[in-house]
Amino acid sequence: MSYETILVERRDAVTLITLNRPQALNALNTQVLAELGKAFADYDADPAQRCAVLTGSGEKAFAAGADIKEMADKPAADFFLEDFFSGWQSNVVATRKPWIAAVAGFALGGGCELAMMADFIIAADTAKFGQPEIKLGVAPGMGGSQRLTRAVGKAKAMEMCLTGRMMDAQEAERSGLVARIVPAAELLDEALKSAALIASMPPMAAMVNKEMVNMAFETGLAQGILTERRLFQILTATEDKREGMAAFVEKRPGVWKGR
Ligand code: CO8
Repeated sequence: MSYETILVERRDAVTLITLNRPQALNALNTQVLAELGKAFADYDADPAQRCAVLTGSGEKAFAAGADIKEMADKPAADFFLEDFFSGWQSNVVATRKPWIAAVAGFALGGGCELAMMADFIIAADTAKFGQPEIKLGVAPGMGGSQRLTRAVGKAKAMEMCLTGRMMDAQEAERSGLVARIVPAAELLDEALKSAALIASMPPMAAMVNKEMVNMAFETGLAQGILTERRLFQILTATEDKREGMAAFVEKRPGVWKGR
């Protein structure tokens, strides 16, 4: 399938997806969502692809939010009847394999929310995160009030949502929103390097590790620990577990079957 609002490249076992509306600072409209949904579904379904990176085109923005021009004149009933924004859950968050957001420049509103849907964020030193929706008379609608609060805590999340203040890359790293900061010129290489490392791991174990960490946001401690133990026990039945442990004992790299 050819895309108009994103670019998709396969680099060995890593899928690189680039938001490609630089003239609108990569604002997220319905077409971007549909195309991202297809790209993430293809990535998930392709056994040769083992990690993905999502980034923005241009240096200025990862994404400056949901497309304000698309929403400006839309009747309220349509937002409700279309369950507007619900597609982000089914098209993007539902991805079972790991993916990284590589963020340079603005990640605002829906752009910040999209970055927070990733398994982790690597930020350029130019990154700026914010939930400025209040200035438009609305509020986050793609998970921002929940994911930002879980990532940085109530005080900072509340301040950012109520004032629209942006957080720079340093503060985002200090606050736990991003995994690490790299110089802007090295962002893509660093994100692709991390992705290649993840892609070299046993793929079922990568999916299970992702599911386990995400479980920490969905459930209480006792249930989370029980689920972790059960998922661990399931992994012990895989061929890759047998191979991984044999390779360790034989002091050689593992060769993964992905099952
Ligand atoms: N939507 C549409 N177009 C955008 C957006 C956007 N979110 N952001 C930027 N653009 C466009 C501009 O309109 C401009 O286009 P044009 O040249 O045709 O006028 C182009 O991108 C470049 O932008 P600027 O000229 O504004 O660039 P600046 O460098 O002056 O400013 C900023 C950069 C500060 C990032 C500025 O563009 C800005 O403030 N953007 C909007 C940020 C924002 O408010 N984001 C949140 C959007 S709302 C959202 O994400 C979730 C809403 C939930 C609603 C729930 C409803 C149910």
